[in-house]
Amino acid sequence: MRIRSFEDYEKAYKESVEDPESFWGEVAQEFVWKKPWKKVLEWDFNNYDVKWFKGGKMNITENCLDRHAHNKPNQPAIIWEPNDPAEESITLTYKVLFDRVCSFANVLKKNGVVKGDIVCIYMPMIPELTIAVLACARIGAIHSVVFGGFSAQSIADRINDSQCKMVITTDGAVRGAKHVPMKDTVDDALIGCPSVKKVIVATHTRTPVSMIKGRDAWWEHEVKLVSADCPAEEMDSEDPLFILYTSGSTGKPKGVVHTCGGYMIYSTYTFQNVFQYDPGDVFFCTADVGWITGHSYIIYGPLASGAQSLMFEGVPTYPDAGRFWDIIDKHKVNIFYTAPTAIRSLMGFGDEYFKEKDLSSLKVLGSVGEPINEEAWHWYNDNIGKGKCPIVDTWWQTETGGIMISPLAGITKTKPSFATLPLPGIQPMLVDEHGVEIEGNGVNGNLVIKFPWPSIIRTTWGDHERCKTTYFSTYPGLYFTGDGCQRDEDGYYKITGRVDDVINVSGHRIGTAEVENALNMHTGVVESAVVGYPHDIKGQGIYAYIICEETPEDPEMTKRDILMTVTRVIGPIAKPDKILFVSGLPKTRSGKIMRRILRKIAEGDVKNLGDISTLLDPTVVEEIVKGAGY
Ligand code: 6R9
Repeated sequence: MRIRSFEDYEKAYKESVEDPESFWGEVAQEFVWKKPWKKVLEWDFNNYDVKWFKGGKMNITENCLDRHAHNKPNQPAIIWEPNDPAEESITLTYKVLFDRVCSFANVLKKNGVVKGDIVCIYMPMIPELTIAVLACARIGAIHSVVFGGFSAQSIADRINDSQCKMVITTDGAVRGAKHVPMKDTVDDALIGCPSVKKVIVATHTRTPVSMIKGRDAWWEHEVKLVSADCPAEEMDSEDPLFILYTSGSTGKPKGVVHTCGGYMIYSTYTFQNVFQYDPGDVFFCTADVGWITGHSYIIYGPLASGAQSLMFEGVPTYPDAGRFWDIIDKHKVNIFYTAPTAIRSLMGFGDEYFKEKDLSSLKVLGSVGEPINEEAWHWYNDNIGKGKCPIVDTWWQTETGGIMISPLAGITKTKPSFATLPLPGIQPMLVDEHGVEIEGNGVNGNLVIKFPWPSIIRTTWGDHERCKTTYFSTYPGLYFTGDGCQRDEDGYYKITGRVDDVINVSGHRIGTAEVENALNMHTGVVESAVVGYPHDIKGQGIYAYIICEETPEDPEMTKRDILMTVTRVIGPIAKPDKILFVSGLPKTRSGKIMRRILRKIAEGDVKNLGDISTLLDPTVVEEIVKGAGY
């Protein structure tokens, strides 16, 4: 499965397109199966249904743990770096991780979790998070990790959507100098979640928390009561492995479902080939496990490869803006994978934070989550990679499960801000708004994928129709990514950003409708419209136009109150960067908000508002432009 040269890549790509079943069938041979599959692929993009490795039986944890715990028990699996650099880092070897996962899997069983149950995990970036995830997979429970920055309301929505039976959390968390109450937030969430019968609380900050008799139990206490022997549940290749909620263009986040076999194969295949991981390398992905990047490239891809995966609890600017570089120096990191927003923010702090650090262990740099602008690319390349580390700009999505378009480190010639070429098995296509293919090079269009890959989304939890309409109905027979894309003269792909109502803030997807719902919950708010605008550090910022019942007496205070409401309803990541109170919104005669105009104003491009004559009331535009300060 390993690609070593550009010739290998071309050969693999060709095979994967000409005969996908034998291509992926061969890759899948390198994994541990309990029973072989009967058919590699069955698919239908019109009435959406995909099955990879039908009839195959396996357990992803046997691939991530058992075989490595047996072959190289003392090799580090997880290297954990705490928030506070004065604290000791922790290394879990494959043997230790294996034992701890099996014990905790028994804790889950003892507390009534059975195969097919859904377990919500709301935890900071500590080893117990990885253990909890793998323990679920061990017994066939479906994990639903909720990012530790989400509010109680967001947790409750996600728990209720999938009827989680258990929540795993910690007493508290630390992020930089901030203490975050985790259990308290879970307690608030659970007021409205009757499906949850048990809460397991890992001790971390030892902040006082309430523990409800019969419902809440301490992790440390529970593991003492069980053995470390837990055979892996036999899973069908197409049984769900996890649900991960992500924002779309409608109000409610959707639960993206990935299944066991295909996801395992694709996350591992891409991990090894994109980053060119060699045994012994230390791999540091800075994402949170609450996002897909953490699922695929902190936990599953690296561990199935027997790699050393570094997990960092803290933030890039604590205790100072040199923290990432300190970690690279301290743990001799070979491969570093982060987001453009982090690069742009660290660029701003000046050279002294990386100048004295020894970054010579680095071989490969990665980028993910949003387009990387050329300035950030060059800064990363020159200062961190010292001009000798290939940068892999990896384009993919929660729904794709693994990296789709990306250079292979040191193999594919890179070009700043280009994700370059599709990986083997990925058949991208550009279409115009009518779904007509745009052929040739030097073109722009909407990015679709015309053939399934092993870790393609299987469904949206509890609502398969929604999956069909979101991804397979805009252009019938094709998977629609929601992204705009350029294919240049060399056939290289450059992702230009979302073409739907999704804003990418610091690499986090936020639906405009979700933010609007939260804004509209604030007392006195009549209506709101949210758009993205270019932001120096975050990539995109959130600009909110708000109509209030009455003109706020103290607009600054009202804005602060509104931000608090958004924090409560969604979480701090969805807080608008700018709020403008307006008396009306530009609407068409049929009542649709003309976001195009609001976007232009937010961008400051007020000279090119385009045709506004079709608006119900064109004068509101004038007022908004003035209000925005032009
Ligand atoms: C992995 C992840 C997906 C959206 C995606 C696109 C944007 C991700 C990118 C990129 C340009 C890259 N995106 N990687 N845009 N270049 N290398 O981020 O998943 O959170 O679901 O976001 O992020 O717009 O559609 P997710």
